[in-house]
Amino acid sequence: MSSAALATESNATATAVKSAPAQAFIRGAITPAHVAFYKEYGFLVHENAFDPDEIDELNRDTAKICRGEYGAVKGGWVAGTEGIDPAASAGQSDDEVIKKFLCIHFPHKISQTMLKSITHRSFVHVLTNIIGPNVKCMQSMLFVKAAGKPGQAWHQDEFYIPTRDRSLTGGWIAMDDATVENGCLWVIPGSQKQGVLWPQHTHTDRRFDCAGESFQFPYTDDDAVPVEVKRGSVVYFNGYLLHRSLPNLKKTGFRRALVHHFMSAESLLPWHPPKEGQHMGMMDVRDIVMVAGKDPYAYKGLEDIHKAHVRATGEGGCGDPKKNLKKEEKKD
Ligand SMILES: O=C(O)CCC(=O)C(=O)O
Repeated sequence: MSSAALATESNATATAVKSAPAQAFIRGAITPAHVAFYKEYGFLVHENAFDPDEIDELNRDTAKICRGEYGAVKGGWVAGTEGIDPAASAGQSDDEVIKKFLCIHFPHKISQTMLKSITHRSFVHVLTNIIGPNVKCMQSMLFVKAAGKPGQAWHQDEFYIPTRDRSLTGGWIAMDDATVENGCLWVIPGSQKQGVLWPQHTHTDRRFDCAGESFQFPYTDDDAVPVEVKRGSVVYFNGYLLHRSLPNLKKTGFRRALVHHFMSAESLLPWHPPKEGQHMGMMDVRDIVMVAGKDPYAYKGLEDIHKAHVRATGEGGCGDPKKNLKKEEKKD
């Protein structure tokens, strides 16, 4: 099928999703209609998945992380990205402290609250229906995204975290109402279906942070739909789904979200290149948390490889873009 034909089909898809979204919203138990919607369009929203007090706890914990109460956290791959220094927040309000950071990767490595959220009842319920009975998690990201902070350009999460069976699924917990104005997620419905991973390049678009941007895909921005959700909702999305977020254009406040990445426990996780003597086909990062069911590779034990780190905002420039992308491709 030509790119033009695909783009036309996708425009029709975006219209269908905009006009008939009932099956996109889980309001209680997940049904076969929700699962069918997910398979077709690559995303789903679980409304009221987290109770208000659970979200309050995550927001309190975000302040603790940014204050360095769980220890110092290093800056990420772009030179000059400031890390979290426990001494730096003395005398500052929580809002003043958290607004310095766009996103912290792997918060579950330092916070028990973040770790506990990985096995939340919504994840167990929804993921065992859309992935399968055995589910593991390998990554978390805590977006603070204060007013004025950038979004992330079009990308597919499997570009970063490759599974063997295309089971990668994001579980994006809204810790504030997420709107077009404050930088909610945008998705291209159905873009996961082809199972194609599009290339990435560096970009110079100041609306976005330093992460690479997918290109050469047969869709346009007109094919995208915003996923506006209330605080406490979880947005589930497939690792091949093209998605992005725009900057937070509000004058004040935050668009906080905690996103975990999940996959089937049966799939190996070839996330890092093999070392000398290791076979590519057997590469399997074991820095995981089990969410549901059985771990067929439990006999291998677990590893502790990844460390919490602060992601670059791009506001100070992204350094040498070529170098950034190279490093980022290797990493989380
Ligand atoms: O929350 C955002 O702004 C971007 C999140 C995202 O793209 C992801 O979790 O893959």
